[in-house]
Amino acid sequence: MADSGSEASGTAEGSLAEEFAVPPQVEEVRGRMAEFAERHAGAGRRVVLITSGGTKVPLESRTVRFLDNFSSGRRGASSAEYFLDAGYAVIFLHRHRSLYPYTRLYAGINLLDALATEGGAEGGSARVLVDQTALPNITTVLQRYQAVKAAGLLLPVEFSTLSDYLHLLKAAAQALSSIGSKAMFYLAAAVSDFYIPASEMPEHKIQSSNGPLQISMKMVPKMLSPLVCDWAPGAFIISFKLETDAGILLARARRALDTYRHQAVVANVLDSRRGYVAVVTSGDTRELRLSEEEVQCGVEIEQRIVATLVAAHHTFMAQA
Ligand code: 9Z3
Repeated sequence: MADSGSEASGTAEGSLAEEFAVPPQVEEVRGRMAEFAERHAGAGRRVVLITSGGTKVPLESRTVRFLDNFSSGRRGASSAEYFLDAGYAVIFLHRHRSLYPYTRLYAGINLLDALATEGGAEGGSARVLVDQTALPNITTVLQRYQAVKAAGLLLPVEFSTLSDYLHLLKAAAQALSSIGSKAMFYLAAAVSDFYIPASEMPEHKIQSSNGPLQISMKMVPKMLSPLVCDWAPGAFIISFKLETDAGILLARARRALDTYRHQAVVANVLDSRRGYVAVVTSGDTRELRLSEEEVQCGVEIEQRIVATLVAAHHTFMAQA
């Protein structure tokens, strides 16, 4: 999320309404998220909204080209699993086709290579067999997925463009506002800082015959500000800070926390994000690091991030 600067929340909300197209399904999704949050909070569960994957910023209205933010969605998808293990209900606001809880474990596998047929000769119907060695731990993973599905603990919501993301984030915040401190926002999506307002966007494909392309993009309004102050003032809010220069990481994370006064910033560097993060709160910076051995054994840093934040959320709720 674009998070530096000091625009008033009113300005951010105003430009969201004026310059970003509202996705058609937003009202229906808001209703589903509100029903989900109330049902689970009523049953004594905490609810986390996870954002995951990168936003897409179109350069043309009839889009051929766009600017994308890097994120595989693995952080969000694996964190969703650990929050579910911790007893949370999860709204998973993710980029269309980015990694998804549980299926992410098989993302590198061609499903057809894990299947075989038996029978089916002479017009008989063939049976499909699963080669379990090609899908490691598939029985356990499938059982966990089915249990989550049967209990209705995971609500997936998709976005593609920056406009979709911003409007759906606002809708989610409004939907979760009734459950107060039981709601956590875990904003792991990689969100563009720049965009072209709808009014300045060319309708048709930009022509290369016009020569080299020069683009001027506006700064995306700082949505963390209205989220913390207006949309979900009682919630436990975590933003992520991504840098490529480790030397500025902690200072930038602390600056974000000082500016928005939310509960924590998870700071990470692109190249080392699988093995190191720092969880920065107002009183503390806790570094989480996996050893080489842990990485080899398949330990995931999201398990540590989620455990740290679940404990902090517990304390936050007790104080709320
Ligand atoms: C992150 O920093 C996430 O940890 C990653 C996860 C996107 C690096 P993957 O999806 O990667 O597992 O491949 N997300 C936040 C990125 C972001 O846009 N942060 C803004 C910034 O750094 C602030 S909210 O300015």
